Amino acid sequence: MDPIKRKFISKAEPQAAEIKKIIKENGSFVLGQYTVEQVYQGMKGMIGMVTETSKLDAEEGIRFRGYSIPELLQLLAQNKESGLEPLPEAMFYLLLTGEIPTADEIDIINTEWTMRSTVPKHVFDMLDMLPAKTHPMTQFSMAIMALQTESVFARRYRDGMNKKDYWDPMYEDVMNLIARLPRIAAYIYRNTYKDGVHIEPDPKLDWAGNFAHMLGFDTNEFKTLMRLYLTIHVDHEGGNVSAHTTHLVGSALSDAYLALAAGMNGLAGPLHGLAAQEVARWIIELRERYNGVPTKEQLTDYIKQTLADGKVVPGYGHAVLRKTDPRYLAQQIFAKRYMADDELFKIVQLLYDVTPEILKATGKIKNPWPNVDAHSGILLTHYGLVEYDFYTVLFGVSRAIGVLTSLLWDRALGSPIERPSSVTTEWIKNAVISDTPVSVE
Ligand code: HAX
Repeated sequence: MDPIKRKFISKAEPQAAEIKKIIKENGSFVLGQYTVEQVYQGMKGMIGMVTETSKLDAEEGIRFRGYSIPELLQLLAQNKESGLEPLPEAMFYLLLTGEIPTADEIDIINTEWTMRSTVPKHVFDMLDMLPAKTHPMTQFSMAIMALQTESVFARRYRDGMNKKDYWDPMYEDVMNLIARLPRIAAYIYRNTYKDGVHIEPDPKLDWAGNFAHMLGFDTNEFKTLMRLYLTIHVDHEGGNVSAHTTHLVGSALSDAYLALAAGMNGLAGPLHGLAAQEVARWIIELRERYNGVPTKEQLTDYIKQTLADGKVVPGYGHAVLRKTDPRYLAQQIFAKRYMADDELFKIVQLLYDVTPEILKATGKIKNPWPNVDAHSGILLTHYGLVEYDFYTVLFGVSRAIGVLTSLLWDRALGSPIERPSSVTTEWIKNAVISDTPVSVE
């Protein structure tokens, strides 16, 4: 058994026992009440599941295993090459075990992922057959589905497996999938935008550095950006669409490939991960309209026009956060360090000055502050990665780390099939009129 796997199960077994005890002794403890509004409006704020890997605070932002992003930018910065940015391998270890890894542990993960990274030919053949206009996120999801032929969990389940062992093949699927995603994503990028001229992986590089290399961006600065980008997008507790979908589909004991593809289809929605491409498109159009960096007055007009057209201002607002997203701020620090004079960065900064007040003035938008997607696109554009439709695939490669480690925890903790109740409006009217809760079958 590889040492990372051994470490994981040494953490998961006592946690599973503790949860059993909590349910036995405190299972009927009431955690909260919820309202009709919450039932109709996306279950916001309703506690409905446990996610061990991260917790989102409305005011403070995300904490991964208790650590904030500024803390982790220091603690996980172990890369020998840049020394500045964290490594996704380190974040994976933290989410999986709850501990900050040593340099040796990071090396073990990197070696494991390199060894597991070969993508079977039929996945590339399938991608080659798709029409060129197929959106990169659709290709990404289809490629993950095509890769499902390799699921160790599905094979072991078919052969007959004890429930107690579910975590073991799930670990294999999770490691294999994460190892292969950069190669798949780079293949999609090069097929769609670079005439199918592919770049072979470099096994000497770390996971994110190798991904940058296979995409065709070999500078140290871009590799540094990829390490940061792929670390901060990993996880945002369990209720967001991509995480929740992966968890829900996995609860039916669908394997990691089926569950992740479902999660990625959710990430591909414009209110979620697709916002990254929408922001870039919106800002470029803004720059074209005003021939460069606009004035604050021009920006105000542009934002107000977007709202008047019945569209959302992409990259602003959040279902949980009520402050500027710390993932936005981490990218801002990077931009100030590496590309302070970039025209698009100046526009992003101006938007930060102007947008919140306009959104606040609508009186209905609960969070007027920027989210992670408000920044990411212009960092990529700066280095020449200008194919906006690809941006959400980058997000997906990172998000896979968070949702798959959570899925692995689900199997190790013996999480059951998820099955909340739904009601009709007729039922709600009756409950509200009679003012007594009606039992739901
Ligand atoms: N621009 C315009 N209107 C907005 C808005 C924005 N940026 N954010 C919220 N609103 C509107 C909502 O559409 C809603 O309008 P209606 O009452 O007319 O339906 C109203 O304000 C209240 O919404 P809310 O409660 O503040 O926000 P929600 O929890 O419903 O939605 C969203 C959260 C992130 C989906 C929303 O803020 C939004 O659409 N933002 C723009 C798209 C975006 O940036 N998405 C990425 C979010 C981060 C993420 O998941 N990344 O992957």
